[in-house]
Amino acid sequence: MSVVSYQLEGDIGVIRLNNPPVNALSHALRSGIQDAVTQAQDDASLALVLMCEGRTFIAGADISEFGKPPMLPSLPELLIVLEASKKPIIAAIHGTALGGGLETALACHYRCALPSAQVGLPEVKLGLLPGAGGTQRVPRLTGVKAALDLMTTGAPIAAAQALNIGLIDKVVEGDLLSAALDFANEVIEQGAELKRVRDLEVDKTATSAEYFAELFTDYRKTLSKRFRGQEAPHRIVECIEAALNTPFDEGLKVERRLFVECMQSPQSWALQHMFFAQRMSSKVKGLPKDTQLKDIKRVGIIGGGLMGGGIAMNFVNVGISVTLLEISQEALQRGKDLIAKNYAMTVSKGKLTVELATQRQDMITGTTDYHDLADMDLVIEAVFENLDIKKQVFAKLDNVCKQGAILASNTSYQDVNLIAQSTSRPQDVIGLHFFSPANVMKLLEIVRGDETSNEVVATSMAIAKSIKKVPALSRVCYGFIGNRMLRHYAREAQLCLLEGSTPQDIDAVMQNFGMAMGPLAVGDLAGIDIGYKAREGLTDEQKGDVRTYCIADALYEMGRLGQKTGAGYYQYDPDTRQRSVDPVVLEVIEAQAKKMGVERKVISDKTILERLTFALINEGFKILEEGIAQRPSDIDVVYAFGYGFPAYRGGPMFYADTIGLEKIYHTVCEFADTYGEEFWQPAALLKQLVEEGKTLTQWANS
Ligand code: 3H9
Repeated sequence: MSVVSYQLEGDIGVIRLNNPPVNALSHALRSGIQDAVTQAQDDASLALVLMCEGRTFIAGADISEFGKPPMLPSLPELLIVLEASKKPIIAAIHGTALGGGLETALACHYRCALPSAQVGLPEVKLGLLPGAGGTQRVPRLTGVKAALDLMTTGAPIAAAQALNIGLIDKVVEGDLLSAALDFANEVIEQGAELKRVRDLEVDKTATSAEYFAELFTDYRKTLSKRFRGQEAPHRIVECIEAALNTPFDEGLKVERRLFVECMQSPQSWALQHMFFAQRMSSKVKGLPKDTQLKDIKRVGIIGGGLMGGGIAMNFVNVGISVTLLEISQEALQRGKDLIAKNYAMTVSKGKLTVELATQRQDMITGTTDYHDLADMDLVIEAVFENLDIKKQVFAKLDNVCKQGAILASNTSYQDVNLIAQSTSRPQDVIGLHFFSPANVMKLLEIVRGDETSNEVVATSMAIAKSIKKVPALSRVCYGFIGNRMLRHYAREAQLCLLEGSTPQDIDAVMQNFGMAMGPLAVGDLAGIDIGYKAREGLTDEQKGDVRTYCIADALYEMGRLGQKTGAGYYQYDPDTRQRSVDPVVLEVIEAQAKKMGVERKVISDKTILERLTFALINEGFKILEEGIAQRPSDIDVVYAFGYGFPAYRGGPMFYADTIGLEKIYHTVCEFADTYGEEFWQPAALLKQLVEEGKTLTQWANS
């Protein structure tokens, strides 16, 4: 079947696009549209309607064609043909008109949309800018400020708002085709001149050149903070400046030049990789297509602390009721108060109405009795991180829960197989590892035990999608994918401290690299007591080399637990939580170095960066060779969505390929010589790929 069809409906020619799943502008679609528009110029039609079959209007350029040899017509060329049509073209939008999809609609002469439709220019999320006239047409319709907001955030807006800012002409109810035909007939009856956006001027009324100069300067400053390290947002501003100050065709040239620059930038390659990695991570290798999904209508959560409460919010936010279990009425009340505080914060930010917040909290029922979990379809345990306690909880669940219920643990380290063995139904046990704050963080690490059934794994993937999380599947090992790698990253941060760096040196290097926060600032946020308490339950051998935690222990013993006590690796202003350097910390570090017989000396930024990132990467390779992660891109998803790794570097494993595996392997070998083999042993897979001259991407695709 052809992806484009053309048919006369009375006086109107209807161009229908059908390129599932999202009508991306593949080469076939572009040439089909061009042929239909060309054909319509000489037929009996008086106007044309452009619309899409399936779930959505065009969702953008076909990202899978990026980086391949160009095939004509390009999208900008096609849009010139569309806009030049002598007959008016009406775009009829449903679903999402995104990127090149919205740009196509903007090259039409009129736009109508269903109320449920959304429009947006998300190119910035791929490290790009709208490259088919969007940067020049949008400001001509909406003015400069709205155009800047739309393109630099990449966030879609609803049809009503699009109408409000002038991006579309009409919101229509009911059947989209009938409404679009009516609109086309109105246009014909009015006999108005064709409305080509290229002919409009950007609105400059009531504003001066100084106003715009200041607006662009302020905007650039904000972008530098908000999208630290990213190039595309700044190039978008440049394009919009061109739209304001130059004729349309000149502006298009600026847009093209900067679009090509973005396309050739490693940041865009990394973000394109993340786009597909995010979608790939929900696919489970070897899962039979006919795997049945379980119906999840009622969810039980054990533990109403920070984690349990956050997890509960995820479910009630999408209309799934929750029973929250705590050990006492007081603990339950504390949990509910915490949830109420979280919702109040969302309301105060204007992101939720008071009514909705109340409605959601009413969907949480508290209990102290395990029997109230008998009918739950899914129970998630979020109690203290201790294997014995978790095993006791699962034994109780095994006694009360109905057969077929999924029994999940939110453990971040413990052995899911051992937890499963404390029940008579290990096939129903799985790890669902949320990240704090659980109502905000996007990652859900799904930990498959040796006996977990396909049904339970597939349902867990579906649960992740329904609560809007990004899943990544892990096999069982200490810390799974994320925390296992993090131990090595944190180890190097501690060793750098001991050997010569300060917390601010290390944090600055990692923040400049693009991490959301440096490792020591994260330590203060999470609480220095967390690691200390986790170590208490370990043998000396499990704890590892004392040099990797002696500074943290010393701070703990001084009562410096991080932000919550106003001091940790830094000191914190009690009112603003602003952090500052505390000279005491350097004294603590120097004392520990002396105790350990370590002579402190300057460590370069380059070495800090390599020690921390290569520690992550080397462990990532071990995780792959052991089959803990399904594929390298899943590890990237874990780090980008759970640990603040800059998406514009593509996650640690994609980053490894951009640096070159040979360089990483040789540096790891050097580190083994310099810092000790107890910390650095190159992963066998890393060595193998270097010997074979392959990249990790080649290995993953082989
Ligand atoms: C652009 O337009 C550049 C222009 O300015 C200039 C050009 C010169 N291409 O997300 P889903 C696939 S840049 C190729 O799970 P949902 C996706 O990989 C583009 N494939 O569905 C997945 O495949 P699979 C600007 C695409 O309902 C399947 O479709 N546009 C594209 O949760 C389903 O996707 C964007 O950035 C694409 N453009 O969400 C929009 N889009 O089944 C990107 C999707 O094999 N897309 N696929 O895993 C989206 O944001 C979401 O897909 C959308 C649907 C909201 C549309």
